[in-house]
Amino acid sequence: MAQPGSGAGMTLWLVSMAIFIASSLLGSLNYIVTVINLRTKGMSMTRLPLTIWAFFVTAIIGVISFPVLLSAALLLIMDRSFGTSFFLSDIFIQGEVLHYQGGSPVLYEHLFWFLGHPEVYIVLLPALGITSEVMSTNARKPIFGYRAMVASILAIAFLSTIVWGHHMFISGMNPFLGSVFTFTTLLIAIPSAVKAFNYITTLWKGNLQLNPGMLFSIGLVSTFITGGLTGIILGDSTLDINVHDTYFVVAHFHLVMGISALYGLFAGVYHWFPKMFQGRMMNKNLGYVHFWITAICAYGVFFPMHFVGMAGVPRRYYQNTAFPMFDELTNVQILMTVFALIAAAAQLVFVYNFIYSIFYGKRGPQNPWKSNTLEWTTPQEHMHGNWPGKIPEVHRWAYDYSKTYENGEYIIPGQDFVPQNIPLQENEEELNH
Ligand SMILES: [Cu+2]
Repeated sequence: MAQPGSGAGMTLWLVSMAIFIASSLLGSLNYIVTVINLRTKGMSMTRLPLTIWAFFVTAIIGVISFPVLLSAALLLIMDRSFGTSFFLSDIFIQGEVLHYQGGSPVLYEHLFWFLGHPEVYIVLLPALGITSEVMSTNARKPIFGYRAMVASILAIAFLSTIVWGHHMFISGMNPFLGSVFTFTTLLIAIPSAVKAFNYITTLWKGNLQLNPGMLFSIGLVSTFITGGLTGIILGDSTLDINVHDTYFVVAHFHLVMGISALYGLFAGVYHWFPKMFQGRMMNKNLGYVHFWITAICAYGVFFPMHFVGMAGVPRRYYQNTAFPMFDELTNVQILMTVFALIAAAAQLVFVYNFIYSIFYGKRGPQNPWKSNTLEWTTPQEHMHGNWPGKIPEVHRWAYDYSKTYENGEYIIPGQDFVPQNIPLQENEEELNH
């Protein structure tokens, strides 16, 4: 035991994980049951906004993967405190009963990473869904490839459960198994590329409204691509072995999953802030300052970090003074630190804007982004049941932006969007492709 009391700390950590997992499972079940059972009339699964699709599939991933970590935590508690030996790969050697203590960390790692990989999609998928919504609304164009977006979310969810071994290429796992995990991991590039392509084609020739929510959505696509490309390197066992446990890995996952997820979160906050706080809007200019400083600094931190990693600097070391060969990289690391500090300061701008706008933000119109989704048909003042009177019925998907008749007229004259609760007009063809 490293420190007095650290053993008890481990046990407490495991117990807290078990409690945390039980509560997230219940939360996930709630999302799944709500989406399946409580959609309003007309809201078929093919008319569901992509944000809700993403939340739905995220909840399914949680229900599939979290129980495995729950069992890992429970088995480990039993091994540590109750004398069992679940993590011993051998109980007898040559007829001798082995001492029950200790165990194979690789067995635990398998259970840990069976959750651990899907978990990155639990973090990222909601951000991808939010981006679809914010991007389509602010490009004033239907999302490109709605069904392909849904299919790729489902494909990512399925593949996420059969790739966990790519975290274990040098753990002592059988190298043949590594090649199998390389294959399944590289398959994820396909649905990811479909999504990135669809975001870009949604922007193509759009009437782009570059508000802070939109900028963060575009930022997400940027970091999703730049961070995702290095995933192809790390997902391949022969390449991963060279950079394993270096800063290259840190740069990869912070871009593709950390920064992307944060951008999606920010896009969602700027977009739905007026919905949360009775129509009050966040300050746009402070939003621009927040976005540009964050975007420049995020690349300022993580772009050079790839090279530091390729030079061999290991992660998880609090100092490298014992390795003089890394001395020449000190300047790069100082540069990354400066960028990180500026990025952190930019988040204070966001926090200020958020809190100030709750109380003093300008009140905007009921539907400030001219969006099609139902939440913008509710009154700005919150009320029980959300709508006065009947809950609206849905007649179309959420992406009828700039939709015209054959003669080039907008469906609703003078308005480039058609909310989901507006019935199909005569001679109007329903879109959801
Ligand atoms: Cu992974």
